[in-house]
Amino acid sequence: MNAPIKFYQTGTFTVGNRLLSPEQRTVQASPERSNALNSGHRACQGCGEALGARYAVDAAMRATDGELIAANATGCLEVFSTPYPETSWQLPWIHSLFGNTAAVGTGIAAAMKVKGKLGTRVIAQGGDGGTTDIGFGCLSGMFERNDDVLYICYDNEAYMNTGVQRSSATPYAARTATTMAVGAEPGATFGQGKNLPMIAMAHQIPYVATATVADLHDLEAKVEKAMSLHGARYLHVLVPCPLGWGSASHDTIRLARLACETGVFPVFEAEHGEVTSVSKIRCRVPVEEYLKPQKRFAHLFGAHGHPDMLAKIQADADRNIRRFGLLDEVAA
Ligand SMILES: Cc1ncc(C[n+]2csc(CCOP(=O)(O)OP(=O)(O)O)c2C)c(N)n1
Ligand code: SF4
Repeated sequence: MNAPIKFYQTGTFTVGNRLLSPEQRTVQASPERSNALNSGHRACQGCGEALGARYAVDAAMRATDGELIAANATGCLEVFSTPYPETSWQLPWIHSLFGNTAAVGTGIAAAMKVKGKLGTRVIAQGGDGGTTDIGFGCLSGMFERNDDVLYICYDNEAYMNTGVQRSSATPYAARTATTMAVGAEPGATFGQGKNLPMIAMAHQIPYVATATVADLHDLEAKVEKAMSLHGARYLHVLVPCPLGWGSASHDTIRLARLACETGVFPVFEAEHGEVTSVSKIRCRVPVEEYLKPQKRFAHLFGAHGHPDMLAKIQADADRNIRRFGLLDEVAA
């Protein structure tokens, strides 16, 4: 079947981007762009978290005319951007504790209200450990009170900053420092990980969305939409981590795209607990294509591999595809 050619990665200075009309380019291609996270930080080469955060916070800056304050949980994003006394951030930014960034965001929003600074908006952000584990109680409270904060989770699926320990967002079968690739069922076998976007939806908050660094226009649009709303909002961004995933630094975008195209990571929006849009899979691929370039899944392949575990991962991806209607009828 003939398919129209698409430029998947249009946010860079590549030829593909220059061939696009200006309105189709991302903010990074514009000389007038805002630049929330400056050069000189210490993220690893190919860090999906640095890329995702830069685009997300830049978009929030533009949406608020620069009237933005960020609270940041402990984790890679905080550590690589702010080794005291330096910082790469170009906005008012506060390092909270590891587990209380949602509460700190709430406090800042309350302070702005008391001071009558209604135009000043707040984001709180952290990694998956800070969000799904230690910060979960504060985040659920922020949702329940409908506090006027956009919370952004950069999900690299483990505690990367402290040496790749398992978090409750670590996927089934993944090897981490605390889920070793040994035994009859190697890697993380606690379950399938905690699905924070769906938990956020269960709080019926005004806006929940997922995104990846494979589609930066989509990420920017979701941040802009979130900033156009008030109350508690949650954005969950999949950000591949070359160090923790054992992947090539040039594969960050490709892996994020494969996470979507396999159904492993559904990309959608929801308002008040109901799904309002999904990003359809353009070219469905089996989960092996996503897993094989990552050393954290290497034990699933080869002569001593684990086809049964692969089958479970495929079944989970298929369930996502069904649950969110990720395939057009004709492509299914
Ligand atoms: C109360 C507390 N426990 C443990 C730590 C140590 N610590 C700092 S960052 C971190 C892991 C962060 O993981 P995650 O939130 O997933 O972010 P990432 O580094 O992967 O971006 C840990 C365990 C801490 N700072 N505070
Ligand atoms: S360890 Fe992972 S998340 Fe942390 S800076 Fe390196 S690539 Fe980014």
